Amino acid sequence: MSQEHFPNIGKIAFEGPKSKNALAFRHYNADEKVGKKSMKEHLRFAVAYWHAMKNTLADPFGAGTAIRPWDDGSRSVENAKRVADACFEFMGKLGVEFYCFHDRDVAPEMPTLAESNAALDAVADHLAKLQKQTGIKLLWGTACLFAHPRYCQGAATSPNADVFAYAAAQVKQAMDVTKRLGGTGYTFWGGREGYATLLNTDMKREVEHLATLLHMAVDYKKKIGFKGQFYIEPKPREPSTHQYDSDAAACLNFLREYDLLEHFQLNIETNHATLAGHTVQHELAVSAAANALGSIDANAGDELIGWDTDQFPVNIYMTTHIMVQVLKMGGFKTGGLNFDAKVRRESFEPEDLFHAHIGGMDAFARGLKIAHRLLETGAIEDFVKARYSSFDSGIGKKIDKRKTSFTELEAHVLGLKQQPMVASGRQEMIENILNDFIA
Ligand code: XLS
Ligand code: NI
Ligand code: NI
Repeated sequence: MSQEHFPNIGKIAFEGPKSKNALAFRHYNADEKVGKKSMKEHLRFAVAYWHAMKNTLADPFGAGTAIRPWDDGSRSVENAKRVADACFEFMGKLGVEFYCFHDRDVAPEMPTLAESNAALDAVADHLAKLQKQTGIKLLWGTACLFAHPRYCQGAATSPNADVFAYAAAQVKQAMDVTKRLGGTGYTFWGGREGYATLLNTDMKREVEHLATLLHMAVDYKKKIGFKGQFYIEPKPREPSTHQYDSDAAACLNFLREYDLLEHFQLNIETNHATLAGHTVQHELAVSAAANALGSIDANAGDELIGWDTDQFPVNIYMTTHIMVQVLKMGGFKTGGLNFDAKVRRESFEPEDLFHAHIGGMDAFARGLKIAHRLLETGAIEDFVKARYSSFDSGIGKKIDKRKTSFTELEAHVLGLKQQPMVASGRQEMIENILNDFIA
């Protein structure tokens, strides 16, 4: 790292809740233990290369505003390497130990696949060097199968077979690079794997093609000996009108239907959950129940805007709910909290990247501590357990074990001395308990 790209900012330190320094952590204290693990082991933060480094902050109504002195916008390997230097300096100063990228974030798209592959290989050499120097690791890699005009009608679900082949070739190279960089995972997000109108779409054929591409990815993974975890990232729409991976339940059904479930876990993103009409905790709970919660794209949406605004997560209730789910499944194995989030168009200075990530990291540190205390005291868990206790013995246990029948249940009810009455759900009491922990 020759030149300093954030010369006015030093290493971000933990200064505690009373600090008035905007460029310090108030809650995230990397090595502090929460239960058996340190905060950094629990949280496994990652920087999303596409947002932190390559997002110009353009929106549908105006040009980009981002000031990024290290990026001259040229499609050269030299520029890509300088952006990588800036990214690693940023992560080092922030104390984030992982990053995630698309092939086309780290290296430019060139006129031919061969040239694009060569550029990616050259940048990957540089990334390998930076990883070695800093100890920063790749959480997951992916291929950008949605930006280039060739993918305007889908990649694996394109009606054009050559486009499908191009997508497969790009995934192949992105997997090779991810493996080479020791990535602990590889993500499939298909922003254009869906349709704009059913009138021109053979949905069944398209979904089958998507499964075919994923099966080939599984085969290729075996072939090259890539040990990372595959993730599917659900999202209901945007840019497509309907995306086939619309939510966690739809993804799980798709994976089961096409015999892919054992090879994939889910990467759940908050803003995608809300676009699907769910809470993020719902999506996490659905994935965890299927033993398929792998990783999280940590961001937040804005109810008033209603699209994928990819904001930084600062809501302590939300980070608490997320960390409750993560702790309940025993923590991340290969995954982590990837800040798939961008600063607002109004926050165009390099320094804003720090404020944004510091805020997200502090919000998750608080969520982690609150979730840990909540689970440790059993305040809510014990209530939930008691709520279902009629299934722990007697006829309830028989139902649980599928050891009964309609006939026996009818006889059971006929023998009851009074009408059954369920206990209060106590929603308001539970909400108050949660508030006590957040305070
Ligand atoms: C877009 C997605 C994307 C994936 C990676 O909405 O969140 O950023 O995480 O392709
Ligand atoms: Ni994402
Ligand atoms: Ni997203």
